[in-house]
Amino acid sequence: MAEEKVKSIDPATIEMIEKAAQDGALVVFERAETTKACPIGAEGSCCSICAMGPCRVPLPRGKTETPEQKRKRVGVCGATPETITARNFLRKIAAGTAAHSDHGRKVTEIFLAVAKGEAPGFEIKDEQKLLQLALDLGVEIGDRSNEEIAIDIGEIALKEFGKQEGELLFLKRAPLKRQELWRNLGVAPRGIDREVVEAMHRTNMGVDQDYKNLLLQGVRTALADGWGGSMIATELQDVLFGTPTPILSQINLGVLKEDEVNIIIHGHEPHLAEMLAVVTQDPEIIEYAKSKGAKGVNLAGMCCTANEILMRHGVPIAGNFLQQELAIVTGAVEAMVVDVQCIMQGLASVAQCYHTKIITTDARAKIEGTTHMEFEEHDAANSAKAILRAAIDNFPNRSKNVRIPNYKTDMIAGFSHETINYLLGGLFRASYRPLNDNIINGRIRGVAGVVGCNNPRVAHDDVHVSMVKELIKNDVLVLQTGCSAMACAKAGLMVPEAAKYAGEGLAEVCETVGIPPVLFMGACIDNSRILMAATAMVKDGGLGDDLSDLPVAGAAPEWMSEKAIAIGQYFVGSGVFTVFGATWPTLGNEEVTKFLFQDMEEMYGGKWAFEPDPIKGAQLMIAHIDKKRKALGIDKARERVLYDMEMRRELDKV
Ligand code: BF8
Repeated sequence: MAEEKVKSIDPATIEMIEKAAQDGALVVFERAETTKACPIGAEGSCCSICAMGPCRVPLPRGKTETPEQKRKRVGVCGATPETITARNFLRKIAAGTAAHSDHGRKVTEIFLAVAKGEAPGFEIKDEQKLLQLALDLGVEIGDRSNEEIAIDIGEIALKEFGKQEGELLFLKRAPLKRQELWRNLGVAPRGIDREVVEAMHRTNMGVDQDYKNLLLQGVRTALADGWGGSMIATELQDVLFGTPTPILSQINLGVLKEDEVNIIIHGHEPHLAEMLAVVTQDPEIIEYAKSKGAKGVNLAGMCCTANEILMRHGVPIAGNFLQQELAIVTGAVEAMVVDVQCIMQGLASVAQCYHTKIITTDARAKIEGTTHMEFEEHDAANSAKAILRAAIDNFPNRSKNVRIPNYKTDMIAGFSHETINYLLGGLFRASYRPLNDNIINGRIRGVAGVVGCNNPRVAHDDVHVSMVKELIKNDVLVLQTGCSAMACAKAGLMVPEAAKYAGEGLAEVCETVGIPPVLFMGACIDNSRILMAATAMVKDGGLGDDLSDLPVAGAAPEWMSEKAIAIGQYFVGSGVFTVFGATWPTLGNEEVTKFLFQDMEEMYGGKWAFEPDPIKGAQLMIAHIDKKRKALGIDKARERVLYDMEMRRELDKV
């Protein structure tokens, strides 16, 4: 009998998958078994961009192809497999960039409304970051008010989306050598929307039909995400809602409460979540909950919105991407309030088996068969209260079929790039110097960003946790965002005690500074924080003069979203070796894959790799880190000798 595939390493998830089956609720883990992935689409060999197709051009398996056969393996229009695969890849980048950037645009609009006094309830929380941004963007400070400065910043930021010429302003934050490289290769993005539109144009039927040229636009579009839309979102959110600092909280479905109204806020944009976190404390709301028989209101997050309110308010996280439906299966959730991105339509059908209300709140993202209550940021508090009341009204409808898995784990979140600066260098000499020194002396071998989604095609959380444990065991400090961060938090890797899983050198640094070996840096748009941290390492000196010189690597071992491809591409285009697991969307074409996995390194200093085995993936990253250490001449430092007193005395005699 075939061995049953492990669905998850998380016991709360397993418990709720079983309950879903008992309750007759169809969840993603089951759908992944009944709906098999299309093998031709999965490897990027299907073109569906015009009505002459869809055309399928897969590699002939197990047979050697003659040149004549290869000549015929094309779309109806004559598009080669290379063009088709590269087009599909570029479209994923464009979609991912569009998602992050439309989030950035929305945040910018709210930022401007707050500055103009048109969004009561919100305020500028981080003045220092506001002023830093003003300096970066050339906005006059003088004796102007924060609001006046913020209006200028908001207007400049908004223009970045529609700009037609020149370069995105935040590119100037990158090391000079990197900026030059982008200019020389013609991939410095002009405007965020322009690059997305051009990517869609060039992948349209009969336009760009040179795979290398298509992939060049892939880099330009992705850079418009990392150094554009995502970075704008992170920066303005920090000014509005506060730059995260370390905060203790808890994660997993066990954060739900039997005797309170449970509200899960799920999605990506933080403004509604911020306001919900505030008005949940309102005595009027608590009284209202009591009037319906509950002891209070319990707010918990899911996916990247969770990361945002966790880092700024300590609001606990109910789970990551694959747990969204399972939260409803507990039978204890009165409302799941969603905004945009990574929200499964399956929520609507799962909710039919329970009393949970799915409330959509954004005009851009409605779900058939659910309740829509649009969040009005110009009247944010009342809008948030109306949503809370709807959830509270649903509490009396809770049935007896409630089971909250008894699993939750402590975690510390909130390691922004600025916090790492302070923690390592101290408040009065904030710098990355101690990090660089510890990399140079070999205690820390290198730094890895492990990020991205869950994917039900692999064992949930297992690939993230195995990879990250292997990295820290080998003295690699790990920075995390998104659902990957949540996986490792659930596994107990985000508390200082996790230093016990780290190699001797990394453990020593973590114990001295009092940080975990795995740092939680936020939501997926906050991967821009990792770009900034890497840039700060270059600027602090001693580790080369470009991002591609650093002993660093990136990974998204359980990725599923197009957003992950955009992120990976901007890391590669910024000079970082990046490993993806689960599946890889160009495997149907050798030329395109070789270009991404090999040739890009010569151009950008960074390249892609695909490795579904997390240990092997970690080892690829470690080998890359060691290659960079060698090039920097710091490879010998790791073989340091620890001298005891007697040896020291001997040395003194020499
Ligand atoms: O932006 S990691 S599953 S929640 S896409 Fe989605 Fe992937 Fe999670 Fe956040 Ni990011």
